[in-house]
Amino acid sequence: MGKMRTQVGIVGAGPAGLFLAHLLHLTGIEAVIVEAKSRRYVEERIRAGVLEQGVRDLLVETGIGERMKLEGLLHHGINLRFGGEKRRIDFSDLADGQAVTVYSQHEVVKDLVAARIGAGGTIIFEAEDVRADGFEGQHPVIRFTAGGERHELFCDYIAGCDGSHGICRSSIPEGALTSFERVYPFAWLGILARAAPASEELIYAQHERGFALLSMRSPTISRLYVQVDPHEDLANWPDDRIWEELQIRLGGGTGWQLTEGPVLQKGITAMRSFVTEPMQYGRLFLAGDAAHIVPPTGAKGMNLAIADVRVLARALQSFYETGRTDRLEAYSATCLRRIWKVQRFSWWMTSMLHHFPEHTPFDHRRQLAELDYVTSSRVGGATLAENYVGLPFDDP
Ligand code: RFL
Ligand code: PHB
Repeated sequence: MGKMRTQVGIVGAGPAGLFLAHLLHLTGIEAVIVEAKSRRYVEERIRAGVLEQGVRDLLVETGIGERMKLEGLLHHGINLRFGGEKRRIDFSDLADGQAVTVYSQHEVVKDLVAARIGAGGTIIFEAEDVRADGFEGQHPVIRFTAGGERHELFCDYIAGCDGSHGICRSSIPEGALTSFERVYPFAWLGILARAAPASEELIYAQHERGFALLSMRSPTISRLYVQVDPHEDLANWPDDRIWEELQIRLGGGTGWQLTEGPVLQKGITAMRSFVTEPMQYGRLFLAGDAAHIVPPTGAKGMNLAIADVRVLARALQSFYETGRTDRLEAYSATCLRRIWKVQRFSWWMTSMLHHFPEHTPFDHRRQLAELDYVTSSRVGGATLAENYVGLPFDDP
């Protein structure tokens, strides 16, 4: 049995765990990451693609934004398509010149893994049977098997950054947490295609056949989504059917056509909103998807994970520099103020743009009026733009 010790033990090498380790390293705090999957798996997992302005700035300020600055695509607006028209939300005008950056989550992960390894940090990949306990005492521990041997990692604090199906949240005694959840009656079928994006900026489409989204990863790779039934089987969606549906929902009747190309990857994602409170139990702190999930319509999941660990790193820094625990105690409340605003925005975008089975013609007209409002009123547009580029980090 190998016994190890570190200051902060981190479960999970997604954006939350990796960025936390990076921030801690910059302030001289030692951390070890324990990850269930292989390095290759986490570096190739296709997920989010849109970074808020503040997250972009944070990556640059902390020295890991070089490749993002070169390869990321700066977007100064998005398009909303509804009622046969396409209208633009202009961030330059409505959000004080801020922008979002289209740069894949797995590229952020690659940059963070390279930075960790370059700095001599420890990431234990392919850890099996990971357990965490002892949160109520002074020395919580992460136990796992690696290289055929059982190990114990003793820590001052543990960060549960192990995503929505991780073990950290479920290691907290029942009754200590309260969960809030909304499940949506639809899912997204997403494809990655070798095809030049047919629009320079994202298009979010509201259509009576259901929502569709045009996004991208590079000037030659498109990322596209269509709303489908939550129990839909991928086998019912051959590539031709996906393209046909995308053409109708994103451009139908306008003469404008999507550029089609080979489908490189496809998958179905269920949609839900979920928050657990508080995000702390003794010396365990939950961050990112381990604590909350948003439907992807607002492009917020990865951004929120980064915002959480920024607060956690500052609280841990305050503890190690001064011995004070007030920021650690305020961690959950500080994060939840942002999380609930982002939950509201993601729910609102989802509600405005999707077809719900229970919708009546009244609801449909109301959705169109809302889209007309946000694309014709400065105030309406500004509220969407301000949230989409990201609310300011307003913690002390
Ligand atoms: P992650 O990325 O899920 O990382 C958790 C890590 O923990 C590991 N793990 C364990 N390790 C050890 N022991 C265990 N028992 C473990 N169990 C799990 C996992 O292998 C993994 O490496 O969580 P994190 O770091 O909190 O990051 C959250 C984001 O990944 C997520 O919110 C976003 O991907 C959501 N999301 C989007 N977010 C955005 O900000 N902008 C977007 O445009 C956006 N689009 C999306 C999205 C998510 C999507 N899907 C597939 C869910 C689009 C889609 C389709
Ligand atoms: C993506 O590019 O994967 C993406 C973009 C915007 C969203 C969700 C996903 O709202």
